[in-house]
Amino acid sequence: MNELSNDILSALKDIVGETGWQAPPDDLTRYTKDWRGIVPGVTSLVVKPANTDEVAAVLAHCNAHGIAVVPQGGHTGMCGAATPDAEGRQIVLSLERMRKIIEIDAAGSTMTVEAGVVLADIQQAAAEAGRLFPLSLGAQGSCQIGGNLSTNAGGVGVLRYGPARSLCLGLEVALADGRIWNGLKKLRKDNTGYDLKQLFIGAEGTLGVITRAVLKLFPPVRQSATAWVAIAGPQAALDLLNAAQVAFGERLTAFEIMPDIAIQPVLQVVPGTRHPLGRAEPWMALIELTGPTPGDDLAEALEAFFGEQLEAGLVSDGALARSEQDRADFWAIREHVAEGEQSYGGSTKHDTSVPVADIPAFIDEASKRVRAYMPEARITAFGHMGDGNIHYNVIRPEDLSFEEFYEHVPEINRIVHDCVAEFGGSMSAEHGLGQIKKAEHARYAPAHELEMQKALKALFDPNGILNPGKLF
Ligand code: FAD
Ligand code: 2HG
Ligand code: ZN
Repeated sequence: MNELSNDILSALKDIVGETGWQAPPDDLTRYTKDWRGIVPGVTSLVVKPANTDEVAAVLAHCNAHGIAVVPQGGHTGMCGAATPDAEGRQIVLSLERMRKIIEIDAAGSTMTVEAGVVLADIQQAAAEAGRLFPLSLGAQGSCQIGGNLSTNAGGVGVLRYGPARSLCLGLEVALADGRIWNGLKKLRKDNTGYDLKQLFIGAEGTLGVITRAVLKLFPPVRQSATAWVAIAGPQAALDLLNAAQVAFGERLTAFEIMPDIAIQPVLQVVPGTRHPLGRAEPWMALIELTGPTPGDDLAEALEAFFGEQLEAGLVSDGALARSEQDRADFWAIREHVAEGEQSYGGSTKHDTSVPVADIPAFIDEASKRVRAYMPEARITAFGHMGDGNIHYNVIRPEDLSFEEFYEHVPEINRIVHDCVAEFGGSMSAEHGLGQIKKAEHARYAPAHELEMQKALKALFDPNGILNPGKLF
């Protein structure tokens, strides 16, 4: 990639206008430091286009002059995918000014938005229109829909509604050379050749910049039942999941598991949180049923179900949410687990998925191997049990400094990812690869699969200006 000359910088500033850019000496930390703070970068320019035409013009100019562009949404990603590198020659293209909700089509159950709209604002707009947009994750107050689509985000509603990929009907994308692809359709069926939008979804900003999206809306939740239960461990969680699926079908919306080590720091660092069971339990599950019909008594059904599971020994204790406040309190704990983990001062994250039925064996095997390598390692295996997606994270032992622990991280990653591969799993279920996971991924991906992916990249971005250093 080329140097950012003063001419190029001023041309880019002109495209976005006086209020559309920031540069040093402004404090650019929020654009250059990733959420985890482990791959900080540098940039000489952040452009903030106000519309699709400006995005396209920035890309056309950068493409003509060989300048690298890092598309950025809320910058909450876990793999350093939206962070510029340390060289200072990559510009950041933030979508933060493109936050219009363009249309809510209640009759067709769709919403059309600009890429920079914050996820929580989309959820709220859907609710105000009497609909539901079901994508839900801890970062929803700051992540943007463009980032959610570009990472194919998962979160806590995938069991019922699928990941971001299943929630999108159409996209508008600014291509590397400045052309605009208009795929902004509301169609639920369209078999006219390759489904191009799906290529941009999950591409981590390497194939184009998403500028607008048509999202699917769903009937609102009129009733929910939420429970926080103590379980013996992952095998009990699997048995409970199966029993709940048989009992409740698609009304089972979320099934999350957490060990004690995941929630203790949350209770310490997040004001207002308290343990739903009043005392520590080694393993817990957070389970939610939802339904669009007010008449169903989901709470009663869930209570009866847990009565049976208590007798059967799958559950040893539990609390049912008795109010919206209880429900919000339970979810606040779950949603802050990542933040709590940060307070341990050093961990390595493995966003694993394996076939759902293999989760207990996978957690067992990976833990044996990690402990054989580092007996004092603190293992926190939590997350989206219903999707086979466990965040199998390894926290710094108390007697190692951050730096000492990080020397061991490559070996720990290798141990866990080898185990994932042996179970036929994926080393990135929902977070993507970014810069942090790309080398590990390359170890496991078949050569011809990487070749096909690189061929697509070369087709969409022949000069390699879009988010270089990510994915490959
Ligand atoms: P960014 O981090 O800004 O960018 C992510 C990637 O998308 C980068 O490659 C970037 O270049 C690209 N990108 C951004 N916008 C565009 C665009 N308009 N066009 C093209 N490329 C673009 N993730 C989950 O999947 N499930 C969870 O449960 C979850 N929980 C989280 C909880 C917390 C507390 C935090 C901090 C993060 C969590 N995440 C989770 C990770 C993160 O929130 C998601 O990956 C989210 O989708 C990223 O959105 P963003 O707007 O912050 O994107
Ligand atoms: C979650 O499920 C997020 O809370 C973050 O995906 C996972 O911190 C993590 O490893
Ligand atoms: Zn997750």
